[in-house]
Amino acid sequence: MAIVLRMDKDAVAAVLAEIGTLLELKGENPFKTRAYHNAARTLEGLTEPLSTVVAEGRLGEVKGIGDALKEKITTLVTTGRLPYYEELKASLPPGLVDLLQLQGVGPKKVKKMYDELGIDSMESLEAACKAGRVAALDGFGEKSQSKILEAIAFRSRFASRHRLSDALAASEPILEALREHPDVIRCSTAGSLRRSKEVIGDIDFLASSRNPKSVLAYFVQQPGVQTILAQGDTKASVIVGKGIQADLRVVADDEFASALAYFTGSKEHNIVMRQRAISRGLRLNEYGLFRSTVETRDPALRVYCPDEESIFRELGLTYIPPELREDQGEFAAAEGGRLPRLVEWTELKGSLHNHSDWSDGRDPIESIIARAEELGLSYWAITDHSRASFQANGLDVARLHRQREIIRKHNEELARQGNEFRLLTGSEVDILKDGLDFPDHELAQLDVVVASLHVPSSDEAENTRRLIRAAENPWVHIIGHTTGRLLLDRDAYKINLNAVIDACAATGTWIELNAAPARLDMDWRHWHAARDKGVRCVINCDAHRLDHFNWLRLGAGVARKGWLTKADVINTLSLTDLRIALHAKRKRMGKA
Ligand code: DGT
Ligand code: CA
Ligand code: CA
Ligand code: ZN
Repeated sequence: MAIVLRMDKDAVAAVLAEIGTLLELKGENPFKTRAYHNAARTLEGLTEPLSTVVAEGRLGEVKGIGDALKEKITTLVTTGRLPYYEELKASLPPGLVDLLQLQGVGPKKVKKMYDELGIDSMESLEAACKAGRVAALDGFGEKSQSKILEAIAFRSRFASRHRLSDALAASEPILEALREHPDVIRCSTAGSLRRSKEVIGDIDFLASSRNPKSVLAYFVQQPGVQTILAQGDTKASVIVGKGIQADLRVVADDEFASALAYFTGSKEHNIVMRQRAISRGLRLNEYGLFRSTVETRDPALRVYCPDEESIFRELGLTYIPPELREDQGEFAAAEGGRLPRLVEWTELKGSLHNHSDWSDGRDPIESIIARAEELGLSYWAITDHSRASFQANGLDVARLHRQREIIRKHNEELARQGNEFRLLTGSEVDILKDGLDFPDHELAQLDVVVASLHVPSSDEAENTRRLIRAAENPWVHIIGHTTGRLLLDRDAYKINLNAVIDACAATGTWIELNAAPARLDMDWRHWHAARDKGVRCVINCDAHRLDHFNWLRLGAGVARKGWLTKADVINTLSLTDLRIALHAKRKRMGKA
C-alpha cells in the first residue's frame, strides 16, 4: 500500500504531546496522559520515515504504541487530521494551554485554578493573582501567587522578541525572493538581524528600485507572510515565521547606501556617525551624506557614496562590519585602521561538543560521520553526557570505553578509505558539587573534554568555585555553555564570570561559544575582553541532531560580534594543529 504523507513524524508527535497535555488539563489518569507523551517522544526518535512504518503495517511493533494510539497515528499520517484531537481541543478554553508556558505552572495547577476560579487565560490569571484570589486556593499560598505574577511579567517582557535563528529562518527565503525580482536593484537585511544580535525585535529589509510599488506588492504576497499589517508607497509591514514583524523599505538606488547604514544601526552607532559627519561640516541621514551645515536631502548637495564603504571613508573610517556597529570601540579601531579581520563561518573545520544517540542526541554515529563529510568538515567530536546526567542517558565508564572503541574503529575505517575526516572521542562531563563526574584517568583517555555545569547552585560563589576548579583540571579542554542561559526562557545562573574567565586564561582552558540558538553562550559582550586576556574560543554546535550542524554559521555570526578573528577560534585549526592544541594544556600542566 502506497500512502500519501499528510503529516510528518514531528508534526504527529506534536499533536500527540498536545493531546497528553489536554488530557492532563482534564484531570485524566496519569497512565493515559503519559502514554501520549511517551508515544510523542518515541516518534521523534524514529530513525525511518513514519510513512514507511505505517504503510508496512509495522506501527504496532513500535514500543509503547498500542491499538488506540496506532489508529490515531494512522489517521493523522494519512488524513492530516484527527477528530478526537479536535473535539478534545474544543472542549477546553483555548487560553488554558497558554498558561502552561509559565514557569512553575503545571496542568494540575491550571486545572485547579480553572475549576475553582474560572481562570482560563493569561489576563484572568493576572487579575486573580492581583486580587489575591489565587493565594487563597488550597495548596497555593502567597509565595506561589507572587511567583506566578513574576512569571507573567517575565513572559510579557519577551512577547515581542525573537531568537536570531527564527528571524533568520523567516527572512532568508524572503531575501532570496527579493533578489530575484526584476524591479529590485539591490537588497539586504538591516537592523539587529544584520548585526547578528542574539535576540531581535523585528526584521528589517531594505531594497532599491525604480518601482517601489511593484516590489512592495510582491513582498506582501510572499508565501512566508501570514498577515499584512501595512502597505504604503515606500514601506510595508507584515508578520512572518513564528509571529515576527518584518518591515520592507524601498528607496532610490542612490539612497541605498545611506539607508542601509541608517537602518542597520545600532541607534548608538548611528549617533556617533552623525556627529562625525557634523564635525566635518557634513550631514548624514537615511537619504545620504550631504555637504551642508543644516538638515537636508537636497540631491545637489549629495556626496557621492555608492556603498557603505564610501560613507565610512568620507568620515575617516575603514569599513566597519555590521556585527561591530554597537558603539563598543569600533570607531577608535576603525580610525586607526586596527579593526580585526573577523572569523568567517566557512573557516570552521568542525565542532568539539556534540551528542549522539548514545546519550540524548537523536542520531547514530554513522549518520553523524556522513553528515560531517557531506559538509566537508575535517573533524567532529562526540562528547556525550556523563553518568550524572541520567535524564539525558549519560554514559557510565563502561559505555564510555565501548564508545571510544567504536569511534576508534570508525576512524580506522576512514583511514583505510583514504578519507581524512576524523571523529574525536570525548565527553561532556558534568561539573558536580565536588569535582567532575569522571576521574582524571578516564578523562585522560579522551581526545576532547568539555566540562559543563548542568545543575547549578543558587549560590554565586559556589558556582564560580566549581567552574574554576573545572578549568584548573589539567584534562579539561573546554568550559561548556558557561552561564547556562536559555534566551527568552531562563536567565543565566549566578556566577562571577570575570573570575571564571581569569581562571581559563591562567590555565589555558578554552571557553565555548555554544551555537545552539537558545544559548549563544558565552555572550558576545564578554568575548572582546576575554580574548584580550588570552582566552581562546571554540564555536560548538552542541548538536543533538543532524540539522544542528548548521549552527556553526549562527555561532560564527555571534563570534564576529565578539570581535573574534580566525586566530582566536580553536576550531578553525586543521586536524593536525588541533591535536597539538589539545595536548598543549596537558603538557603545560606536566601531564603529557
Ligand atoms: P530590534 O528590531 O529592536 O531588534 O533592533 P533594531 O536595531 O533592528 O531597531 P529597529 O528595527 O527599531 O530600527 C532599525 C534601525 O533603524 C536601528 O538599528 C537604527 C535605526 N533607527 C531607528 N530609529 C532610530 C532613531 O530614532 N535614531 C537613530 N539614530 N536611528 C534609528
Ligand atoms: Ca529591527
Ligand atoms: Ca524595524
Ligand atoms: Zn550541556
